[in-house]
Amino acid sequence: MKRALAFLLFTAVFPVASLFAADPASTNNVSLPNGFKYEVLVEGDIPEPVDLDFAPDGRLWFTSRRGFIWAYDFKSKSKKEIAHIQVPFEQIKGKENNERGLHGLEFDPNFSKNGYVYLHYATLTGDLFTNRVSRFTFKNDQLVAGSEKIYLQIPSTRGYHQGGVIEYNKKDGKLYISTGDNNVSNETKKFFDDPNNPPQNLGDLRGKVLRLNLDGTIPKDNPFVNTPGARPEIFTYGHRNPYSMNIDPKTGNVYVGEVGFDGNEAIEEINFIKPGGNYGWPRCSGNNQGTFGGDCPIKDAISPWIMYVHQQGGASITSGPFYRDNGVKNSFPKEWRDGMFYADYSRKWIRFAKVNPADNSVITNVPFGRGFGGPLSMKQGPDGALYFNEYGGWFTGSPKDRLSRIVYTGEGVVK
Ligand SMILES: [Ca+2]
Ligand SMILES: [Ca+2]
Ligand SMILES: [Ca+2]
Repeated sequence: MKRALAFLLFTAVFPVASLFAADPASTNNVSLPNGFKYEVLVEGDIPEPVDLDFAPDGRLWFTSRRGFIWAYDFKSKSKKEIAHIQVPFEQIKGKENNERGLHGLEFDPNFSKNGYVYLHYATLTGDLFTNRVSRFTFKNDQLVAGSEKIYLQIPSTRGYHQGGVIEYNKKDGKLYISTGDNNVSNETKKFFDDPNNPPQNLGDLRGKVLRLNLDGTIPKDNPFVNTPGARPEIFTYGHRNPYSMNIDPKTGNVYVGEVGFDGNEAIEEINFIKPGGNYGWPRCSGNNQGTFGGDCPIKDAISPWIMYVHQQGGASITSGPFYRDNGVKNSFPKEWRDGMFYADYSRKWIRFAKVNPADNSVITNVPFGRGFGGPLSMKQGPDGALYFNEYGGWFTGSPKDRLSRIVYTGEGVVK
C-alpha cells in the first residue's frame, strides 16, 4: 500500500460500537449511475477490514488486518466474530511501517463438508517475522484448535508490501496467492538492478503470484517446476505489491492489482496473469519503462492490462470482480457486465473496464462511482451486488471502516 498517509500511523484508535448507526448520505458523498444504490452494511467496530469472500452458506466473511474474522449474516443484518488470530499488527514508534497482519481469506470448494478455510497472515517468533499461508478447519463457526496445516512460510524481513491475497480458481481447481516484494519504497534506487532482490529472484517467494493444489502440494504444470534454483510454487514474478486479486468465474483468467511506486511518474497497474510471466518490477513498470528512466532492460516483461500514471497526488489501485451475469433478478444491466470493476483506495472511486471477449482487451473504461471511503477487496455477491470494504484509516482502524455494497435497483431489471 502507498505510504502517502503515513502521518496517520500513530493516531489512536477509536472504534465505534454502533453497527447500523451510519447514514451513508451524511458521511459520504457517493455518486453512482441512475438505478444503483449504495448501502453500508456495517460501520465502525470493524478495525482495518482488508479482505472478504462469500461462504457457501451465503454469509460474507471478512478479515481485519488485526486478526479478526467476521461473518456478516444477511438475514439478521449483523456481523459475528468467527475467530481472532494473533498477529503482529502493531506499529512501533520510531520503527518502520508495519503493514503485516491477517490478510487473505479463501474457502475450500467443499467447505460445507470439510470446513477448510485458507488464511494468509503474519507471525512473529522471537524477532523473526514470517507470512504464513495455512489451511484451518472451522466447525460450527469456530476455528478448530490444532487444525492448522501450514502450506507456505514466506519471510517478511521488512514491514512493507506484504501482498497477501488467496483466491480459489474453480476453472483449474488451484489456489492463487499473491506476495509483496517486502521492499522499502524510498530505497528502490539501491536495489532496483540487484538480481537477488525478491521480485526478480526465482529462489524467493516474495513479489510473486504463487499457485498451489488445494492440499498444499505443487501443481505439476507450474511454470518453474523444472527450473534449477527456482521455487516451484511460483506462477508469475516481478510484482511490487499485489494487494488485490480477482478471478473471472467464466474464463478462469487471473488479475492482480498492483500498487505503484511513489511520485508523479508512478504507475498503478492491473496485471493479467500468464504462466511464467515477468511483470517487470523493480527494474521497470507500466509499459516497460525503466523505473529510473530509459527502456526496460527486461525484454519480455509483460505490460499491464490496465494502468494509469499518478500525475499528482497519491493513488492505490485495487482490482475488483470480473462482473458476469449470474442470472439473479438484480444483476447489473448489460453495459456493466463482462468486464472488471476496479477501484482506487486513495482516490475513492470505482471504474468499470468492459472487455472484448475475443482478445481480452479493454474496449471502454468509464467511471462508475465516487465518494467512497477507501474501497478495498471488491467482490460480486451471489445476489449480483458489488461488495467491498472501506478502509477508513491508515493502519490505525477508523470509526469509518465499513462493509458496503452497491445494489442495482433500476427500473425493469434489464436482462
Ligand atoms: Ca479470497
Ligand atoms: Ca474467493
Ligand atoms: Ca509491472
